[in-house]
Amino acid sequence: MSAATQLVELLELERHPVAVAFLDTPPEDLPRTEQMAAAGCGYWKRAADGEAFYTEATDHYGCPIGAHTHGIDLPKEDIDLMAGENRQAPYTTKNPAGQLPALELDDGSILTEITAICEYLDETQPGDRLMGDTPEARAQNRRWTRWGDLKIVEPLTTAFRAAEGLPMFQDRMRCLPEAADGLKACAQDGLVFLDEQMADGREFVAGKAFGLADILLFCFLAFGSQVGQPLNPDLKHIGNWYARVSQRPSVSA
Ligand SMILES: N[C@@H](CCC(=O)N[C@@H](CS)C(=O)NCC(=O)O)C(=O)O
Repeated sequence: MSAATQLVELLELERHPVAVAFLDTPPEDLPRTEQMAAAGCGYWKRAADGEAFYTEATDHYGCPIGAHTHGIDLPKEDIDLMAGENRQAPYTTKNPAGQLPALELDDGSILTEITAICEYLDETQPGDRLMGDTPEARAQNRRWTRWGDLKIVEPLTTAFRAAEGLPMFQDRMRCLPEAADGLKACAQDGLVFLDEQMADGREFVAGKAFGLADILLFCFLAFGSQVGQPLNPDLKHIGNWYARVSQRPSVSA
């Protein structure tokens, strides 16, 4: 009889006990977990289901709570955007475009641009796919993400740097105060365009599934509403979508 079965009988346990050891070197007689779990508690469940394996610290990077529990410092570096640290060396040696975010990979190479980073993480991390499971779904996602970026996010953020954000940005980069109103109007035109497309009853920007287009647009519309570019309440489809996305656990967390 195994020690686990003995414990179940002796203590009248309803669930299988799980044993954990913290070792300085990998155990020779156990395999390493094959894939990183999105949440560290997934490893406990697998152990309770009878699997025996070991994990390394990096297998917990996908789970902020797990990383915290295990005392792992997630390799994150804060850059002071308000002080313009992102537009000076040494950050510009990582991202010459001087914007956040940037993701440094294990081999030292750098990824920048929100959409490129998100696609990379989507392909390399466990969990639901944000880009879709087929080439067609991914192409649709890219199409709507690009429309959101070009028609709404870019004019909205460029208008911010040209107006409310001018005092902060004018010494860091070329700003276009003379174009501020026009850029804000372009972002509004983009939103009207999107609202018309969403009149077909779709739940999310690219269709039935929540994805990158929703994340990008939601974050920047939330930003816009804080800096003088609030969402026009007449845009009912976008308004309803915005309220739906606000309810998602990842947003309210
Ligand atoms: N096209 C860029 C835009 C990124 C962007 O707007 N980053 C903002 C923060 S969310 C930023 O770095 N602002 C400060 C600056 O431009 O100096 C991307 O997709 O990564």
